[in-house]
Amino acid sequence: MKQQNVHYFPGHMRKALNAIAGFVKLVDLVVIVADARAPLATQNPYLYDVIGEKKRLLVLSKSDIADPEETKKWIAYFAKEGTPTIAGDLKKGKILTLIDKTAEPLFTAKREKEARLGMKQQPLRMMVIGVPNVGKSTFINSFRGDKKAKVANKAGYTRSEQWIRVSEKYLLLDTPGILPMNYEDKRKAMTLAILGTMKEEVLPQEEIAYGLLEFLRKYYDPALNSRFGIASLEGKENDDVLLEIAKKRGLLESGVPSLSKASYLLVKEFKDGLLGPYSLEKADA
Ligand SMILES: Nc1nc2c(ncn2[C@@H]2O[C@H](COP(=O)(O)OP(=O)(O)OP(=O)(O)O)[C@@H](O)[C@H]2O)c(=O)[nH]1
Ligand SMILES: [Mg+2]
Repeated sequence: MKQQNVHYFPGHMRKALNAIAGFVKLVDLVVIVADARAPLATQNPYLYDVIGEKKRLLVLSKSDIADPEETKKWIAYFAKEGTPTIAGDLKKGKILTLIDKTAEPLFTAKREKEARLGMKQQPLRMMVIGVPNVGKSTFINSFRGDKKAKVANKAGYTRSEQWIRVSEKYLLLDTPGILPMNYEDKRKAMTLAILGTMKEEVLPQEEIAYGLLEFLRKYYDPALNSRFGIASLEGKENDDVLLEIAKKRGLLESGVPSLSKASYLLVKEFKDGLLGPYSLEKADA
């Protein structure tokens, strides 16, 4: 990783966190979206300082292409740390039922307070936060469903903030809070590169493919069998595996099998879940 990134990061991060701190004040519930396949690397640890005591819900996205056993463990792990956690395919509506269930105690508390103060019942205000590419927009879209994006113009809200009246019950901040990725840790940076959430120029494609192959060797050795007919990686060099993929898929460069094209394809198929439902981060590790 380039040294300059390390110096550039803190100022950039502070700015994003400050902006999010402003939004957090406006809502009852902060929904953090992270990728179920790497729930630590795809979260920004500094976010929790900004959220403070505010109610939070962690949504692990892309559980349809994650290892189901690992996802179960991660849900337990985060719940134990005090963060209610659910997982799902954000492209499916079922996630909303889960949110509804999880938010129930929040509603009860809110309604009690409103009754106590003689206030009119208000919808629960929520916002969505996450690092790039985790599924924030997908979540917001599925949450608002086919309802017209109604903008609630309320005194006290910043002009630039748009609220979507999702239902009688929910008001959703239209713009997701985007947080910078955490590239400080080398292993996490590789994880993010494999998931395709890192700018391509930061790591060469071959290096990302090597990182993925090392991971597959360790945890999912037969992963390449069904798509590439490579039964096991044992005793094979990374380049041999990539060349085999290049030959099988006819990925050539100047007439010879191309390592970089094979690297690109392997990483792409992995991150699209085509090799199988695998998780890059293990809850037990
Ligand atoms: N398989 C699967 N794909 C998902 C899921 N959620 C999101 N995706 C895909 O992940 C990609 C990124 O989703 P977005 O909703 O654009 O993510 P985002 O967090 O808004 O990304 P930025 O706006 O770049 O920060 C898209 O190709 C989505 O279709 C999910 O639960 N399962
Ligand atoms: Mg988006």
